[in-house]
Amino acid sequence: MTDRIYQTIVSKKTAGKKSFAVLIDPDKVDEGKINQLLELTDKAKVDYLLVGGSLVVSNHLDTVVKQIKKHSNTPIILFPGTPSQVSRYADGLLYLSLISGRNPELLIGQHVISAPFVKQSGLEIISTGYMVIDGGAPTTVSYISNASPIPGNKSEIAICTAMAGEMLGMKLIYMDAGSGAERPISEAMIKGVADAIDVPLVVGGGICDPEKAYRNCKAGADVIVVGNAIEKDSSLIMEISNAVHSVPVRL
Ligand code: 1GP
Repeated sequence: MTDRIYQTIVSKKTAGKKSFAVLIDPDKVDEGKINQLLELTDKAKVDYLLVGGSLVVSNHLDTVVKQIKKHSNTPIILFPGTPSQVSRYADGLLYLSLISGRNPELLIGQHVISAPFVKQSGLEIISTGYMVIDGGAPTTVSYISNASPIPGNKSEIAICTAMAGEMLGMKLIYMDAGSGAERPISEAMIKGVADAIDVPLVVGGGICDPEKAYRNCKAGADVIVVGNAIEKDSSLIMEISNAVHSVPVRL
């Protein structure tokens, strides 16, 4: 198994550079939409394409991933809500353990069941401490996970959870307010977590404008993920990418 994607994420972090990932929900795209999105993501120099969602009801993940692969060189990283969301045509997979929750199935149970299949896929597996933060209203991830999110004003819980995830060996921490969250994660919480860990920090959920993406990066996020807002207005791809990539390098 290579660790090419992870090394890229780490080397960008080491160089003080911020990255932008666009989340593509396979349920919400068709061939035309994918081509249109890829034209924009390539032009905007988006760093990664995340593919997946908490609840994917369609059955065309392979088709979507193959089509992206055919038209773009941007690394494709699966962001699976369930173990069935694995496509060997992608480049990597965020191997998510829901460390903010207390649902054993999402901490380790589903991993045990899917481990042989995931390993056989040949994908680059990136172990990720996944933390759901309350975004003001129930989101698909908070409902499906059957686990309470971390309250948005309890930075100390988020900090201790991220520290524990890192010490357990997770290579990334992903803080997510959930897709379409009413309230994205506060900069204070992002800063607290970023200061407490050394592994790269991914932040997503409810980010709708370039200013918020910029502030999250300044607070310490290494990778910004946006899905929902881009589905509504694809011109945001260029604006958010420019904002993320314009954050001054801080080593
Ligand atoms: C959700 O972090 C991602 O898991 C992205 O959220 O769709 O709200 O941008 P949005």
